[in-house]
Amino acid sequence: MKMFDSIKHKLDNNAKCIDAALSEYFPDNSAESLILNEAQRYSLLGGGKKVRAFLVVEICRILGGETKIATPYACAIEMIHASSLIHDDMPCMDNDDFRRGKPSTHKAFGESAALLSGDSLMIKAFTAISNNHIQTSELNLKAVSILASSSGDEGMLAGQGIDILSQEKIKSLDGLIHLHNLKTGKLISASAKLGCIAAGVLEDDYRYNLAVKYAENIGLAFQIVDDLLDYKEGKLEDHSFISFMTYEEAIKYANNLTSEAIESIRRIDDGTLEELARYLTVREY
Ligand code: GRG
Repeated sequence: MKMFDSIKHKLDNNAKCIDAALSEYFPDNSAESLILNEAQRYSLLGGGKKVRAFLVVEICRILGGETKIATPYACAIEMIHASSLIHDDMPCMDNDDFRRGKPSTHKAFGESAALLSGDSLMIKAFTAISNNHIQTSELNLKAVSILASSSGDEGMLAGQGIDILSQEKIKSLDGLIHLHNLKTGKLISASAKLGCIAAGVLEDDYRYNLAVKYAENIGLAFQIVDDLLDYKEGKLEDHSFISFMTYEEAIKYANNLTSEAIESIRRIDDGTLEELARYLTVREY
């Protein structure tokens, strides 16, 4: 079997299961606003690696939890992620015409529909968690709080704010790392936390901390690889690791973070998360 075939297969399977579960939150023919419904489905389904959802489900599984309890949390994090991509692509932000190999949402549906579908997905994420009736209300509330803080102005939105709104360019590597820990890392570590909560493993458990450490390290490595992929495609972003190190140094840095991630998770992993971490550094999209 070729290297990474197994993890690719697991990711593909996960994406199919998550798409099927996501689809149930947006039934085709019962929408109040057809365009809003279509724009949400367009942005959410049938594209993307669904890595964040995979982390939720797999971390829950290796901790002995049930997939069906983790699935609504996994869907919620993908809704927030999709909502951030829709808004990020809009002309007032990164202004990208393509996403996941097809026209970005505002190109396909117009700016108003893009804005509203992003808003709506963001809100639906919290509905999905609150309605997870096979989990206790207490743990659902914890999950809501984790997702809110990691995506709001202490998390992803703060990172986007620093990236887009600051008057000056980031001047140091530490500043860049801080930006990306917020913008990309917080949602990835939230995936690990939600996986733990789904399995009933809480903050005071050493396994929670190992899972979070793992996610923080792969989160930063993920962003470095994202910058390297952009660089290879000739896209020069304002705030990129390539501004602070050479291409080769960036690869080395991502590999070191990956090794640290694997070291953290070793005690609870069955090999899947190690393979995922290694695969993410060599991914091509
Ligand atoms: C909606 C709460 C909310 C906030 C919006 C626009 C914005 C604020 C934040 C932007 C965040 C952003 C776009 C970060 C980049 C993250 C990143 C590396 C995206 C690519 O993720 P992949 O590779 O994409 O997992 P796929 O397509 O596989 O899902």
